[in-house]
Amino acid sequence: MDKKVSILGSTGSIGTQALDVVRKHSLSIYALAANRNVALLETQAREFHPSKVCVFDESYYLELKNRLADVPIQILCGMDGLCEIAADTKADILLNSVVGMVGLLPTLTAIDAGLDIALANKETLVAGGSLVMARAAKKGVKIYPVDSEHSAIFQCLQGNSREQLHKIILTASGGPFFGKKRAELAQMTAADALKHPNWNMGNKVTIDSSTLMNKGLEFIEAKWLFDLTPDQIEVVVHRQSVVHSAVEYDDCSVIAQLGVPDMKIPIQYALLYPNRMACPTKHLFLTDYGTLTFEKPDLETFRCLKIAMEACRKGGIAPCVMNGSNEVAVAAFLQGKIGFLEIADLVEKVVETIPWQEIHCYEDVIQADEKARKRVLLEVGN
Ligand code: MN3
Repeated sequence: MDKKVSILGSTGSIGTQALDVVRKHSLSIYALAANRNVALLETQAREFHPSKVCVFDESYYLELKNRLADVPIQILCGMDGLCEIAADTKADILLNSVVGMVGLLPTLTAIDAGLDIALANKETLVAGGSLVMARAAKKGVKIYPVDSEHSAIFQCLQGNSREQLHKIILTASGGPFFGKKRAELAQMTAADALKHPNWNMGNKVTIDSSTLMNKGLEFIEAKWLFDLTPDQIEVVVHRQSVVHSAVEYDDCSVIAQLGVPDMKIPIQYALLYPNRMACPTKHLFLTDYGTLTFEKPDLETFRCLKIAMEACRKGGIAPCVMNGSNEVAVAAFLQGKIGFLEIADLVEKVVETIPWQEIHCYEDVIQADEKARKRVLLEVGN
């Protein structure tokens, strides 16, 4: 297949699995960017021969330049480097799989350049959803969801009328602390939370998965991607992670997308859409599972999900403030500075404290995000 892919976040969990897909289908790589893992970035550059590579953490720029001194590759760094790659339409598609708010500007840059995006960066839509979707529509840029749930919904929408969509069913694994109550959660450490059952992900995403904030972010992501009202999104806990999400139409037909829990399936669908070639993963045998279970999420114990749903209803800067405060609170939890339950406490407090306003431009998003982060740092005494 003759398709050129640029990847932001190529050394992370999504990025490395995307490269498996690229390898399998002989796609070509136009550019690669990583946060700071220059050793792996070098290996990837030598295998895939990109025209450009970028290390986000500028203190690794010289090391990367030295490592790749013998090959004709342009070496970039920092946000400028990410945006130079995002704006380069010699690629056919940009996979944005960086973690955090840092992904927003490259997404907007790619849209302005007219480059289609395979989007794995949730924060892009959570913090800046209104801006991103409006600009993408104006520019005619396609955004293909990479998140497994949103890919499932996108797949269930194919060949059906969007006007006849009744609601979506967003499935959630429940995370590693499923079934636990608040008293038990109070004692949980970062090490406990990092033992996630179904998916292999980075630390930030894994903690978000344990608090159900991940599902909260996905709730907001779904609202923007599919132009839904919050009432059209039902979150259902499904421990086996086989039904990746579903769509209900006005005729009460529910169409779901199923598969083994492997991110390569949604990554490949986003990169090769609308093709469905063989994927480097396992086939699904329902009899291997026997029973699939579904239940309501425990919103009293996992308050982050409830906070996110409320932020989605409030709109404006509320989801952005929630996201920024969550990023800082999760970092504090990973450093052992706060307890597990304090993540939700902090996020809720900061969303209530910072005055609500509409989002009119990128600066509104950045300012709301900065205020939220500062406020959390103040609360945790940093
Ligand atoms: Mn997901």
